[in-house]
Amino acid sequence: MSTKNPDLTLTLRGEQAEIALITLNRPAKRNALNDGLVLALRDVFQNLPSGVRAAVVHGEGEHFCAGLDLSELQERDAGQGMQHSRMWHAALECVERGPVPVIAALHGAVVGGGLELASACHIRVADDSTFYALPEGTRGIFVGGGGSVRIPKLIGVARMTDMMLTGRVYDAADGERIGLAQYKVPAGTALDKALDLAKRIATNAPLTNYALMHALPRIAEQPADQGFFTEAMMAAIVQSAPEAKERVRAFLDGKAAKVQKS
Ligand code: 1HE
Repeated sequence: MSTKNPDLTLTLRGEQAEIALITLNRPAKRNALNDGLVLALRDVFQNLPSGVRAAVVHGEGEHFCAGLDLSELQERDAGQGMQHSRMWHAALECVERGPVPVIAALHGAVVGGGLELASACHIRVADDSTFYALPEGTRGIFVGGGGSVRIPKLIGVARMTDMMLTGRVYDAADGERIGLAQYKVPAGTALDKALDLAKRIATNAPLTNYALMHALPRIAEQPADQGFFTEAMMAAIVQSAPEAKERVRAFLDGKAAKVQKS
C-alpha cells in the first residue's frame, strides 16, 4: 500500500493485519528525509488503519536513514529554521506519542535525523551492519528533530556531546552497549526480529500498551511524589478494564502462559 508519497510505503502484516510496516523507500538517496517524507511520516502515523496494534519502521536499501536531506538545506532565516525544526518535532511526536508502540528495524547508516527518527520509536532493533553518528557537528548545524531531548535519554548528555563534537561513530555492538538499541541481531535479520516483537506486542492489552507509551515517559520526568500518584492512577485505570480481569482470571485458571526463563 503506498501513501500519498511514493517515498513512504505502508503495508499491513500479521494474521489480522495488526502490524503496520512503514518503509522509508528512497534508497537512491539513502532514505534521506526531505520535507515531503517528514510530512508523510506524520500523516501515516496520524492515520494508521484501525486494527493496527503495533508498527515497524525500516529503510529500503543498504541503510536505514542518512538523516536530513542536505540538498534541501537552503538559506533559512531564524524564523524559518525554527519552523522547519518544529515541523520535524510535530512529525516525530506522532511517532512517539501515537496510538501504537513503534519498533525501528535498523541497518547500515542511522545518522543525524535518522537517529532522531529511531530515537522517537519505542524499541530499536539493530543488525550487525548498523552504525550510528550525529554528523550535524561537522556539517556546521545542530540537531533539529528532537535529538537533543530524546538521544540523551538513551545514552546520556556526555556521549551525545562527544558524538557531535568529534564525529564519533558507534558500531552495532557499541550501540547496543551504550543503549542506542535494545536488541542486536545478525546482519539482515533486524526486520524479521522487529516484526516478531511487534506481533508479540500486539497481543498485549491495548490499554497496557497505551499506558507504557504515554504514562511511563511522563512519569520518568515527574518528581517522585507526582510519579507515584500518576502510576497509581494509571494502574487503577488499566486494571479496571474488562480485558485485564479476563487475562488475570485466565492465569489463575491455568489457561495463560507462565513466565519462562529465556
Ligand atoms: C544524500 C544524503 C543526505 C546521502 N542528504 N543526499 N546526514 C549526513 O551528513 C549523512 C550524509 N550521508 C552519508 O554520509 C552517506 O551518504 C552514507 C554513509 C549515509 C551512505 O554512504 P553511501 O556510500 O552508501 O552513499 P553515497 O554515495 O554517499 O550517497 C548516495 C546518494 O545519496 C548520493 O547522491 P547522488 O545523487 O550522488 O547519487 C548522496 O548525495 C545522497 N545522499 N545522504 C542528501 N543526508 C532535523 S535536523 C537533522 C540534521 C541531520 O540529519 S544532519 C546529517 C545529515
